[in-house]
Amino acid sequence: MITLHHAPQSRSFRILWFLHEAGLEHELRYHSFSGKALRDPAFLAISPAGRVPVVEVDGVTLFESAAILEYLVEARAPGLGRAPGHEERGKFLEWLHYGETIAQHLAQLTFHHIVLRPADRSPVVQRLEALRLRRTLEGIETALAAQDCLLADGFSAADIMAGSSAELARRFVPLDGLDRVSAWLKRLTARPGYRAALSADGQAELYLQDFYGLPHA
Ligand SMILES: N[C@@H](CCC(=O)N[C@@H](CS)C(=O)NCC(=O)O)C(=O)O
Repeated sequence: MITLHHAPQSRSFRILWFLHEAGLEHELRYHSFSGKALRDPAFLAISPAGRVPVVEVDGVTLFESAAILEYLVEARAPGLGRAPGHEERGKFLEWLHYGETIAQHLAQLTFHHIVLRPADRSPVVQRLEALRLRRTLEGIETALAAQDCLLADGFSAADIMAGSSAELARRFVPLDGLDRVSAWLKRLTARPGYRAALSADGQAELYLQDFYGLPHA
């Protein structure tokens, strides 16, 4: 049995989606960003920075979503990865970890649009981070020029990792001019595994608007 510590609309969705794609039995422990649950000593003992996701699997606990996906691919779902020796191994790791490049800008934008009080927000940071987030999506647009997934050989955990963050990115960045990214997200979010994970994601408490626009200059 795999236990996933999860918070709705967060990076732990990557693992939730993966578990559904791989058909792996699991149980969910839901956490909330409000309150002090993620700072509880019992939670800090398994996640030193007080972050989700965390998984308990094979008698160990693991944090860091990309590491968790690499571990679970190798241990339970090799078809969703590219093993050492595969010609796409390097590209698999590259795109898998690219999800965090997207997510760092999402985190900044989430802080400045949602978490901070209006008086503490920086319009400069909001504008720059929206541009930097868009740049990460342009990188995916280029990669999809000749293929439907991030890897030419087809769907993988790299699409899950980067796709989860790209789907959230559309709350801050319009996708106009990013036609291949739009079509890729449409394909990804139509997958039964994604739909099942979304149903299990839990009550939204972070992103309550579809789109968070830039402040007026
Ligand atoms: N690099 C880590 C980042 C984990 C992370 O920052 N998770 C956020 C949710 S998206 C979190 O738990 N934040 C709680 C907090 O900052 O207190 C990963 O990919 O797992």
